[in-house]
Amino acid sequence: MTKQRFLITSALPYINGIKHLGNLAGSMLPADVHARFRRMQGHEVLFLCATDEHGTPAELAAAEAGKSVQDYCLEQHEIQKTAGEGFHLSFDHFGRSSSSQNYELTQHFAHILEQNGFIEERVSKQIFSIDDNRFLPDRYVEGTCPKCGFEDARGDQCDNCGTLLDPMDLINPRSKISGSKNVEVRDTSHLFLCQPKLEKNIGDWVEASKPNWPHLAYSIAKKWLDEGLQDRAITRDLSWGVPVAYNGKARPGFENKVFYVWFDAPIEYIGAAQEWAQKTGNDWQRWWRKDKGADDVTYVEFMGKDNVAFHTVSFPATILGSNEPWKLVDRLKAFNWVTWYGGKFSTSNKRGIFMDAALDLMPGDYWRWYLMANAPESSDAAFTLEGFQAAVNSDLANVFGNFINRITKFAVSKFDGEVKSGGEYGDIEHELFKNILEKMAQINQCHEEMEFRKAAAETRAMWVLGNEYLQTKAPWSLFKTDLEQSALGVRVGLNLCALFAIAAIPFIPETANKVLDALGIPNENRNWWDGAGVEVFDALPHGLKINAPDLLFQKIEDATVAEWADKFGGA
Ligand code: B3M
Ligand code: ZN
Repeated sequence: MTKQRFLITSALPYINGIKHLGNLAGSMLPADVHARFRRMQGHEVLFLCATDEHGTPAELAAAEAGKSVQDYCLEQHEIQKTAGEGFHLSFDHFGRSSSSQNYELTQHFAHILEQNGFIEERVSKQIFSIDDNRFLPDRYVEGTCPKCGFEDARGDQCDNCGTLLDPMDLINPRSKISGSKNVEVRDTSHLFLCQPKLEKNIGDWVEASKPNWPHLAYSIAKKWLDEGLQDRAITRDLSWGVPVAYNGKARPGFENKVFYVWFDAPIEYIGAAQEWAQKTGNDWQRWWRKDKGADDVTYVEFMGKDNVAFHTVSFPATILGSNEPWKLVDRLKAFNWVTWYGGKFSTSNKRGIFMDAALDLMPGDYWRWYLMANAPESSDAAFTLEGFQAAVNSDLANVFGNFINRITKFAVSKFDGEVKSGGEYGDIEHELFKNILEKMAQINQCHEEMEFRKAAAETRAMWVLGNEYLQTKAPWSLFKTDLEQSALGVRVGLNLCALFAIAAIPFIPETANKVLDALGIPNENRNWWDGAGVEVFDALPHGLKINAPDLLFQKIEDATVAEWADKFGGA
């Protein structure tokens, strides 16, 4: 297979607090599964993510924590980084949108967009709080929703009816900071990105991208384009964020303003590459600049469906409007929601499990498997503790773990762990090899097409074929009657262990590598099987001595599920 290059990014998790399992399943985790798959194929991969640190969520959360926003973001970034490591998220770099690289890039793009005539300065009306002596953008103002009368609607959206709002729409607006209603409307200048001027470029690019995008992503982009793009304010009256400046000089009148979080956040995908280059001495431009070698890169983005419009319209507007040869996304995978028993995850209502709590209960692989086998691809998917228990006890403990444990233990006890030569394959082996090779091709296809549920289901189905082979071959019974065939059954079984563990790496990397370590397979041989044939069933060198790994997966008892249901909310 010719070596390709893949740039893979996951939507940036907001800085305000540890993410729940739904956030993980809807972007970072599938991105990691895909990055591992592409690396195992031998392709060159750059896998990036970062914390999204600006905007009102960060400021409000820092205030609630009684910390400066800088200290809060630094602390939260480390917490999220550590949690990601517990889930074996193999980023080449997990950056920060508050990096100096992102500041410089954001200011560069704003400067060049204005030079190209796509940014205009305009006066707009905003809510000003006299008691707090500051403007109240987005989530800093609350009030009654004009649509449904909900009294705690936020300035940017009503959580009750979902309507996107402008703070000016709210009835009886009040400050989120002090609760004061002593507010008035004042003029304030902001920069506007004139998206309608880019409508044709974006529309042509979206159409050209259609074959490589899932329908969900294409339809959301089309909807935004068909509704007609609007000029969008890309600055805010906030103090925390990328300053509206260029070459260190603040724009006159914008000394107390910053860029809007959604303007700078996607630019951090490039910023993270620069941070990675600074950390490792690599060249970031060959990944992002088509004039510097990025032309042969396939750029794949992972995100939740609510982020699709920003990634298929707003961010491309920034890139296309710069008239500079930056990479644009080639393939895009958008996910629906993971719900908690059909409802929302919620810290305050103690509904759902968040990444740190999950790792206190079970190792990362357990969650990885269930979240991907139950991935919210074509529709929302409910996380249930019962479903998690079933997936762990059946797929992981019985089908995968039990297969590995019993054949390696038998090999150690009866053949001193040695891969024995000899014996002729019979019909049972030829049937097995045919079926396994078919499965391998299907699994490969599912990963190529980023169909995660199906890839997990086909991987499990391949593991089942191994169990059926052992059940029928029964090398333990043959041991008494036909030693040669017993040794052959064990040799085939051990080769299946290697193959099954290789197939498992994208989903459950820690456990899969434990198995491959026990089989003595060097890291450089832990590659994907592109186009392999029957040689995979006799890949382990004859005479190799293997070990039997310890128990691979603990089953989850009903009593444990009941305890968790109590703690995290159950059915
Ligand atoms: N921070 C995630 C969200 O909307 C948002 C993604 C940014 S990707 C550039 O929850
Ligand atoms: Zn409403």
